[in-house]
Amino acid sequence: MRSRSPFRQAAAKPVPLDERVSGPGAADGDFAEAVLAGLSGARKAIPSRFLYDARGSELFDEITDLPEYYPTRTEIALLQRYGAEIAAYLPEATALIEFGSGSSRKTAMLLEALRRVSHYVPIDIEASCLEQARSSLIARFPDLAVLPLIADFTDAGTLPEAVADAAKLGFFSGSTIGNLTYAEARRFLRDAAALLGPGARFLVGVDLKKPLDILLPAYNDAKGVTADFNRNLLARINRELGGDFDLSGFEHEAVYNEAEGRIEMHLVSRRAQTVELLGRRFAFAEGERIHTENSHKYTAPEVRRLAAASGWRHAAVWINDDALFSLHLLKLPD
Ligand code: AVI
Repeated sequence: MRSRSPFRQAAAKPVPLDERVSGPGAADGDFAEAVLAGLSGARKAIPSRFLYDARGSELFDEITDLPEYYPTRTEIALLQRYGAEIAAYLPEATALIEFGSGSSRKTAMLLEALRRVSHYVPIDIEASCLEQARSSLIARFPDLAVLPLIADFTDAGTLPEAVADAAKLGFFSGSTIGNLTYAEARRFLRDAAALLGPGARFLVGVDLKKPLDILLPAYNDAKGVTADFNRNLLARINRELGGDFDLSGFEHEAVYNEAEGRIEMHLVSRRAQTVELLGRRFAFAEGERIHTENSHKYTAPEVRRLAAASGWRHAAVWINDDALFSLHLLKLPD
């Protein structure tokens, strides 16, 4: 596993990796409920976290390598270029807490720069990702205590006792914050502040507003990987919920909603059709959409305002030369 699949199904409650119990989680019920509710409304919509089943996570990994999809490589380049400068703002940080850590691919770069960090708490819903990340990081940083937490990053519960007194740095990369609405992002940042505690710092990767000739191809790539990623949601419904979606009957659409400042992904019905799942029938008119994802883009001042509205002070920002992507350092008063 190279990259990360930031949204996964919510676990019933956060569990340290060593204490987890095997067995089915709450995921299936959540998915069924969300799909039935989402297809029943006047405007059909399914939350974007359900895009990331095993196949969806693979496709997202492929997306991060596409020439049109600039966010991942730009954020990595920022971490490489400014790692030492970022570290200079954080001389005391000893615990790194990563939200939606996935494979922790970018974490190693940060750990290279932050030599005093002795404890790493990756928070992710996928146990296998956490295990893999733990072994690869321990091989590279043998003195690092890796304390994974299996949890939805929006509901992490409490941190391990071992980091209670540590100077904490949160890390939320990839502009996953953009997949939250403004209200959700504010709530997330407030909850993260409560989790990390007074004096904490938070490094957040945020995709920037930019010309549409760069933005739109990133979500409408020539190879059609993003289209497959989007349509995979229908395959997942067929597989897990016994649906009979004809995948060729739906077209991938990614558009920029200027008023909301976000890319929206939709699946557009190519014709009038009816779909059955879980004993229910759903009618689609020709051109009717299922809204599957929002990816909000920010300006640097908008991030500052979001931080302030969520109880954080904005300490610094790093932006690449083409102004494609930004890394923001936030802090909480002591
Ligand atoms: C995970 N997230 C930040 C990606 C994004 O750009 O919003 C998900 C994605 N959707 C389509 N392409 C990538």
